[in-house]
Amino acid sequence: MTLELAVLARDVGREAAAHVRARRPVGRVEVAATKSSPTDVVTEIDRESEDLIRARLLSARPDDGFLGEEGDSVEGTSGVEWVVDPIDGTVNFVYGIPAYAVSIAAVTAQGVVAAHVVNIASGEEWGAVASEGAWRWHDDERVPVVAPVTSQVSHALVGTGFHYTRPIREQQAAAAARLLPHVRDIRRIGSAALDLCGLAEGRLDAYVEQGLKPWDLAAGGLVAREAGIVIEGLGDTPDERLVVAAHPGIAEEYFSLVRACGF
Ligand code: LIP
Repeated sequence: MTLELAVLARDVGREAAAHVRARRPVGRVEVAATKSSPTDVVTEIDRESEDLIRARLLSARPDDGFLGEEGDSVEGTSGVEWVVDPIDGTVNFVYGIPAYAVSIAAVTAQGVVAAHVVNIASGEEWGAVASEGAWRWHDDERVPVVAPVTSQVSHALVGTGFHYTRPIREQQAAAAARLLPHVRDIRRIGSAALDLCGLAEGRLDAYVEQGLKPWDLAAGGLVAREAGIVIEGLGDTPDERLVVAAHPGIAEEYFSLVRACGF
């Protein structure tokens, strides 16, 4: 059943990505509203994408629940809840930086069980099913994805992101400054879903971020985990307080370094 959920997530994710792609004007996208701060923005196209995704998923599975970044949650009775970011990397979308994604995850009492992430700008697609691996979709073929080995923290390319509110940003900037001399380099791509799929692909070796919402983390987190990446929080569970992720070859040393740097 879980592969069926991943395929449904793909079908709906591709349709939403095509809608966003078709609706995006040349140049900057107009901001419709702000959320946690004046720089935490949402566009009408975010809202349209989420409305489309909610309608398609609940039409196919009317008893499921739905939790989306931009709209009202829907309580379900099936035991499956869809956790959705209709455009993850909204600031990139507004500015036209080609790193923003539709992120769709199916979650049950056992956790995230199926996932789909599509880079709206490039068309790249990742999927995963719990305990059944992660893959890139190439047309309708699933090509397995396994994270390449990283053996030295000092050679790790680290993805990160920053919160929208100034006090947390000041603390994060200081922690990132302490981390930087100990790793290869840092990349701030602007989409957690693409950061986490990047870990699976070997485009990053490690990751750290504070302030992620469930919809930022759910789908990309399953893709990364199923590709062999270790993902934790301050404890075993990644959450809004902290998400740290790395290849098993450096995870223990990297996680200790992240905590020592003050994230
Ligand atoms: C984004 C995250 C990213 C984070 C950004 C923003 P959004 O999600 O994917 O990792 O650094 O600040 O929260 O808001 O674009 O859906």
